[in-house]
Amino acid sequence: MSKQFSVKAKPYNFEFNLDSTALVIIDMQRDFCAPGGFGEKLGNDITLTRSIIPTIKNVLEVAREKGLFVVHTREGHRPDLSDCPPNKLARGRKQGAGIGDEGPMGRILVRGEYGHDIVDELTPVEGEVIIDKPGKGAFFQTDLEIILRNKGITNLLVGGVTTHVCVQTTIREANDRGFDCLLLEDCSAAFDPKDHEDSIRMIHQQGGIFGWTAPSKNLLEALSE
Ligand code: TIU
Repeated sequence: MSKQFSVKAKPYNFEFNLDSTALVIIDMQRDFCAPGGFGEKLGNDITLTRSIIPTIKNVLEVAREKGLFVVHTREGHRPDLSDCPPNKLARGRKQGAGIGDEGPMGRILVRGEYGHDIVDELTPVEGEVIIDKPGKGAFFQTDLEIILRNKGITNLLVGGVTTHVCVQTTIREANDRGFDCLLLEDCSAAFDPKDHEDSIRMIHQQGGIFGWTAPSKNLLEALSE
């Protein structure tokens, strides 16, 4: 049996061991964290989504040291947009954030473009998995579930952007599939802090209806014991 770790979390401690846990970093792409990307084109201020980069980097470095399985996701579409549902395309365009339109970092939310890729500070290293997802949830139309099951992963430590959209959708999808999820509160952000705070509460309310939440220092404390 590998060592059990216990993180002080809401609504109660989150127990995990290193062999069956993955760190999942959602959509830390330039399109959400740099000027001119999808997030900003939707009318949002990217200050908060940028601000969590050092905190995630810190957790990522510890995860790498401890040998945790690491997954990064990216939201985006094929260059011909054949995997983008018409409703997503139409709503983006209405907001002035046309998926596939040219922006300062290349075509918005299109795979292979500079804006679609993960920010430099969090660049994946060899052995880490990158999941390209067309939807908000990381399980929808991807091979994430089979990859996690093949690795024997049962617990997810989750961060990234945005808390109320792709992070929360992924946690809900994971919870329904039987994965226990801990949202790292300060490793995730929304454009509006209220959306972030509300999401944290929605996850841990009702005895942990979708999962657990904790600041990353509680995870790091547990791992250093
Ligand atoms: N708009 C918004 O808040 N988020 C997204 O569209 N995608 C993710 O959350 N990654």
